[in-house]
Amino acid sequence: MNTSGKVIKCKAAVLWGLEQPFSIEEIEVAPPKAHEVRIKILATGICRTDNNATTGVMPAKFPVIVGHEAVGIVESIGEGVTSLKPGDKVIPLCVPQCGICSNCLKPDSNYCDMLDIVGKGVLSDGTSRFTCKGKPVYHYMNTSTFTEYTVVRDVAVAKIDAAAPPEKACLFGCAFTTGYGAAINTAKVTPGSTCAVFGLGGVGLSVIIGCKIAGASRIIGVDINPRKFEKAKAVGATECVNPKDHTKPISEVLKEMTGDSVRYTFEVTGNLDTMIDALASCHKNCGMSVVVGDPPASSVLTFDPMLVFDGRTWKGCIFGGWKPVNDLPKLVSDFMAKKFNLDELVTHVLPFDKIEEGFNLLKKGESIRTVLTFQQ
Ligand code: COD
Ligand code: ZN
Repeated sequence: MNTSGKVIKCKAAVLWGLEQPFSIEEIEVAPPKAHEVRIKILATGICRTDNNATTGVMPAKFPVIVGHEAVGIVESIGEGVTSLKPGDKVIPLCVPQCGICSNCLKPDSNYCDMLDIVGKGVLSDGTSRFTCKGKPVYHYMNTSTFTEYTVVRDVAVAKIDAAAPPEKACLFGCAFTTGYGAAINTAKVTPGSTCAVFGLGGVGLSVIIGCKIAGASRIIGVDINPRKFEKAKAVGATECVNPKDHTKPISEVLKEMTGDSVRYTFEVTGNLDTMIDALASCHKNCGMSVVVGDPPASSVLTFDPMLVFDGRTWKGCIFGGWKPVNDLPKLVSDFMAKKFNLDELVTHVLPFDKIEEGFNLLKKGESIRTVLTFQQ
């Protein structure tokens, strides 16, 4: 049945308010307006950032459909869309690339002006394309993927290889791209170096994969949940440390373990204290620390400025520094060419309506990535 130009009724996981469970509802998805596309979602991963919207750590407007790590097929396109057509396999982008704003025009910036980091929850015309029970339901991070159909801006879509398997390729919508890019693009990890990765979730493990491919000779995983160590080692960590096993600060522990030679550290938990620990853990003069975890909204950090004055470099990155419309298709091609393996990252695959179970696995620290799949 041709659904182009028509409202589609489908299932979505709606969050009606903070700290509420996901409610599987029938929603209406309006056709895409100018420079928008409507996408049928095939698979979507569960990320900590989605959970952060349910708790208020990440800003969102309620009721909302969250989810930002997915693969789908373009169902229909709005007026003026030239870069995509129905049937294309795509990844919706939480970091768009409009290609014309001053940031997109800079070769070394991926902070597109269209990025919705403050959680406005609407598309370019100031309205939402979702309704449920007669009420508007808001978008999240330009993507909203916990639904059978979503509508996104055309500049927030990367077209990928039609043969890419959705249950793995969805990880390019967040975890892999963010973590791998933090190592390769932001830190530019050098061969033979020592790295420490704080936080061994889907994003942290992707940092490890990046460090390994860059040729790091020692990669230390740091996590307060030792159940994460086996997977970290499977993707390339040479050893793992639990800060809770030590009375000394973790920076001292790492210094002793390495003879003060940790060159790169990565904060991949989103905790403020860990950001300082990671900074203090890299070499005081030639070390670099990269903040990958998004901090709680409106938080403020106090730190000893000597940590930076001594010579350390403190950097951040969004979406691994990639220019997503250009770079994601190439990353997916590298995956298809077996440059890296994402098998270890996907620990659970569940049908979409088991979303609550997927979030419980994340909260209990039992999963790396749970991928939700949709009935075709
Ligand atoms: N010390 C060590 N480890 C810790 C600590 C701590 N104090 N607290 C938590 N951890 C561990 C947890 O045990 C867990 O294993 C890990 O940290 C976090 O893993 P997950 O699975 O909860 O989270 P992920 O991998 O999904 O990571 C998400 C981030 C927390 C990194 C989140 O901030 C994020 O998604 N950042 C990406 C931001 C980004 O660039 N997004 C795209 C554009 S907006
Ligand atoms: Zn994410």
